[in-house]
Amino acid sequence: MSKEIKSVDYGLEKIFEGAQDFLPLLGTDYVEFYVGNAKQSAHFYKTAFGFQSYAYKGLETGSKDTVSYVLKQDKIRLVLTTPLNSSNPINEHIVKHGDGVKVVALWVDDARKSYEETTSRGAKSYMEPTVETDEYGEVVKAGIYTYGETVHMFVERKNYNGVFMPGFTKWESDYNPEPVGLKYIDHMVGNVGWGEMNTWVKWYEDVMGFVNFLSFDDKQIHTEYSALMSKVMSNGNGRIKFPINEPAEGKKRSQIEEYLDFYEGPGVQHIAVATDDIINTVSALRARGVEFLSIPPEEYYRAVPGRLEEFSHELREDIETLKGLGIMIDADEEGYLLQIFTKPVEDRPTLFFEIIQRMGARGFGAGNFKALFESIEREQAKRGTL
Ligand code: TYF
Ligand code: FE
Repeated sequence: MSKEIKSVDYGLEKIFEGAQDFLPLLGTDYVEFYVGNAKQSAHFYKTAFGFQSYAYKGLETGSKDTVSYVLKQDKIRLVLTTPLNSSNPINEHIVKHGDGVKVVALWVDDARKSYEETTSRGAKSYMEPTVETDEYGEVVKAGIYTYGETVHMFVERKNYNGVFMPGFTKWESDYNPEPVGLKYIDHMVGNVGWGEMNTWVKWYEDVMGFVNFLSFDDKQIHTEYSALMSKVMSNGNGRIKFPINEPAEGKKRSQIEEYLDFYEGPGVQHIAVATDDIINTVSALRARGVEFLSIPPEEYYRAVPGRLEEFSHELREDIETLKGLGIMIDADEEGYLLQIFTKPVEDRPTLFFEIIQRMGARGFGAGNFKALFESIEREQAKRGTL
């Protein structure tokens, strides 16, 4: 008999002991990328990842310095921003890091209080509370820096009923590829420098009231060649999860070190997006040209039934189908999870995506780390960066 599998749909109740209540977070509001050519990036995220046209600002709406496209798929909102002239400081971000994540915006009930509570605990200010208004109401935003040049923006939208935010207009497009079933952001991972992981763990504890609910050290996360360490930080209701990675010493170059070299500093390494039908989602993504890491070897799939058996879970999906698509399977006491990783989505080997379906498990796929990191190392070897 297989055990009952609980769905992982977090309410707003506090589920992590030790998390502090001074910064209630309702969810991820949006993720903003600074890119060299937002028009083409928007086309890529629509065509390849199934995002929908949602909102726009640019010359036509009176925005003279920057253009932003907002894309949506279920609860996920991506903002792609590009500068319109060389004097805009966004250029410096792009010159240094290439295309990448600038803002991880958090949906809050009170942006002013969120800013006060975090800056008074030591957060470095990025933007003081700012009210933006239009005929649909007001949005209050305030921002703080986290690792590297990355920012957490607090977004309060309880008095707003327009599209996205003041300054944006609804973006109606004649080109609307179907969604691929991406639902919400499950977690977003940050890579930080050598020896800095615990500094950022403490920052998320002290400044944001988060708890460290899972840790992986280099003894668990290593292959024959390389190693890393990772600690998962969560807010009290479990909706916001930020694993923090740092490189560790190995025989060859850690993938985290490769990221730090190419991003030229700490930043967002991967965005994990949830689906409730990973087979259909990954089939659609592959058909649309999304590139995934190489499929794990035969031995990997041979070991899967034993791992599920160990925790008495019955796999609902056909293992041959999962294998054909390169989807990995991990299990723990609470259930199992299915996951797969894309190759980096820009030319620098920096940001990539993870597609994840949780069937009760709240972990991060520790049982897959070895196979995953060996796939990443095969890519590093091709790049000459291992
Ligand atoms: O988020 C996680 O922890 C997993 C595994 O460089 C992972 O997705 C960890 C480190 C890494 C790539 C993936
Ligand atoms: Fe992940």
